[in-house]
Amino acid sequence: MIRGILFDLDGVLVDTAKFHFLAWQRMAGELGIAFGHDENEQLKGVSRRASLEKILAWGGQTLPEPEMERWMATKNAWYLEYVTTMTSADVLPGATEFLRSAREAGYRIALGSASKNALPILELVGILNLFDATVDGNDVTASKPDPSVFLEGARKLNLEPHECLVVEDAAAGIEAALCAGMLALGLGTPEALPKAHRVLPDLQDQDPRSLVADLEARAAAIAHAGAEGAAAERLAASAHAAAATHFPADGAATPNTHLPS
Ligand code: B16
Ligand code: MG
Repeated sequence: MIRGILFDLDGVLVDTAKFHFLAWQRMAGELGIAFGHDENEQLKGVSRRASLEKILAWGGQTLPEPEMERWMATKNAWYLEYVTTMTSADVLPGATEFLRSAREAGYRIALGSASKNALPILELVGILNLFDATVDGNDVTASKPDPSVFLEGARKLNLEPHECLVVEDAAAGIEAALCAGMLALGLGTPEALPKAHRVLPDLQDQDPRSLVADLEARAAAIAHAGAEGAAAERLAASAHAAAATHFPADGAATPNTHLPS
């Protein structure tokens, strides 16, 4: 039974992806590396260092550690410049209402973000007080799809992983949630998030209790189909083994006196 909901930050609660994009694009421009929306998509949920490493790899470049540090600091300074313009109006559609009604419905709420800037951003847009626990890029070093950020969130909420639902906008985040043994609600398109238990465009007009019930039913149906598939595979394997016993692969087939004629 789901008792806690873990929320990603960028792309789920606030649209900071556009600011990450502007800052990385500015850096890539200075390094002479092409950087567009397709590349930015691949950085969602990915830590700052891992993002820099990917951009450099796309440009066929490597940098010594002090230069890496310098670019990460510069990119973050640009990002913070853009982000400080945010207000409560920048919370994504339906997110604040969903957080409030999920709390009222008795779910424990945590943040599971790769961003080291997550807490000041939540404070800036006025929703930090709606969280029972927060885990961000300062608490865990491994990037999504590593499940650490969500496992730590469950631990802080005092819940087992199977009692948690993750809300994510990035494929790497959905992977992380599944890897943690949690239910995964994707925000975006089914094409971009094919592994999520369900995908919605946003959290607008969603009732947490009904949504959780629907996701639990989908997960149960997937588990049931998986169990049936495994049983069918076991049956096919034992039939194959029996046939191999009676008709050896070397072609010297012996009549099977045990099978009905
Ligand atoms: P920062 P999320 C992630 O946040 C972003 O999606 C990703 O684009 C960014 O590189 C990462 O945070 C690190 O952010 O530079 O602020 O530490 O989606 O996991 O909330
Ligand atoms: Mg995200």
